[in-house]
Amino acid sequence: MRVFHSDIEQDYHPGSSFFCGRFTSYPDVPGRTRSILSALEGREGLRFHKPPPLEPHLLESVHDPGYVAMLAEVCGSLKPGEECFPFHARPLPLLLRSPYPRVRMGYYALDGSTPLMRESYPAGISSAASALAGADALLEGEPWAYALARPPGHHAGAAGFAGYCLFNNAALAAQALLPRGKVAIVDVDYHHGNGSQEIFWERDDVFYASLHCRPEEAYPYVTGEAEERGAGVGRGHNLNLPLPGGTDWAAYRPQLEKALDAVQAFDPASIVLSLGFDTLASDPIGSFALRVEDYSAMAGLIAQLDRPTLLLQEGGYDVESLGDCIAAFLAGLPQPHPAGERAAHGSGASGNGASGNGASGNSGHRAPQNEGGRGEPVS
Ligand code: Q9C
Ligand code: ZN
Repeated sequence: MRVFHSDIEQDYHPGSSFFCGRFTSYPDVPGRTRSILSALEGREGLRFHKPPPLEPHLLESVHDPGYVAMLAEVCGSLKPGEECFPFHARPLPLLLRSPYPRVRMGYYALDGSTPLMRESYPAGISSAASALAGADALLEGEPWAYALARPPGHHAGAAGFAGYCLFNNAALAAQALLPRGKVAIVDVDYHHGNGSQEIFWERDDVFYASLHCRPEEAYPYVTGEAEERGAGVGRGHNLNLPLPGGTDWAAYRPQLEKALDAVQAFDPASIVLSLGFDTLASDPIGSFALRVEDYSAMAGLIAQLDRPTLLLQEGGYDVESLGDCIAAFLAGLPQPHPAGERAAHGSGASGNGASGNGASGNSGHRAPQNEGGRGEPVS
């Protein structure tokens, strides 16, 4: 499996987030990426790639040009390390007439949780580049790819930043995958992906399904109700499954199966999985009760869809555990088989996780077509 990640994102470390009338420490820290990378390094069957530079016009496949321009301008005007929070709190169109980018910034801020910094723009761009490179890997026939994207994306709207997100990586990837056919975004981050929902609200070519903590209890508080089903031709192509705080795997699993049944019925050509690990019991922000090993079971269910799937990192803030979470998830996918073994054992490359060739350290044997573990190569 190809893993896409860029070092530049490590330079992005806002110190504070504004929440409920006070500044709190910013949970999207560079250590998140380090925790995940250290778990992935040395794992069999992964190849690490720096994404190619993103062509900025691709951002406009999803985002409003004025929004992208504001981000570039505000970030470019800041000193290294300086944080800039929105000042205006109501998105009045008049704000857009201001010559001051910091005033226009208020028009595009969906909340105050996310400061802009000089480093935000390049980090956001390279995060989006990883998502798009992952989408390209699927277009080239890979059955799986992992985009270790930071900052995350699913709260960013067509014209708005929020919840540590600047560009909507999932939406950009979904858009890039459309030439191959319909796309489903499956969002298992603890938070509702308001941005992804909004972007595809009136679309029937991208299905959005999300499991998240219900809006009565959790950020973003204003979206994520089951009644939100999409509009126009998009009606019925948006599925929210809000769950109460305390949800554990026993309660989560049947809801995930419901979402995956709906995705199956939609019959997408590809899947984008908005993969957040803030559903973990020990997450400092979330209130769900999933355990590390539940991510193996989750992966097994996702794999049953048997579609080319981009694993796209969203949230997850228990830095110590993030590496274990991604390792458990990958272990739950069908494992790659070394070239000889397949013939020897006859039947296909199915099987769920645990077994396989994990620790063998034989660097020479790789099954080129079968690397992601699907039964046949996907064309
Ligand atoms: N004390 C993502 O997971 N603030 N964003 C919550 C909790 C915003 C989370 C404050 C949470 C945004 C991608
Ligand atoms: Zn989240």
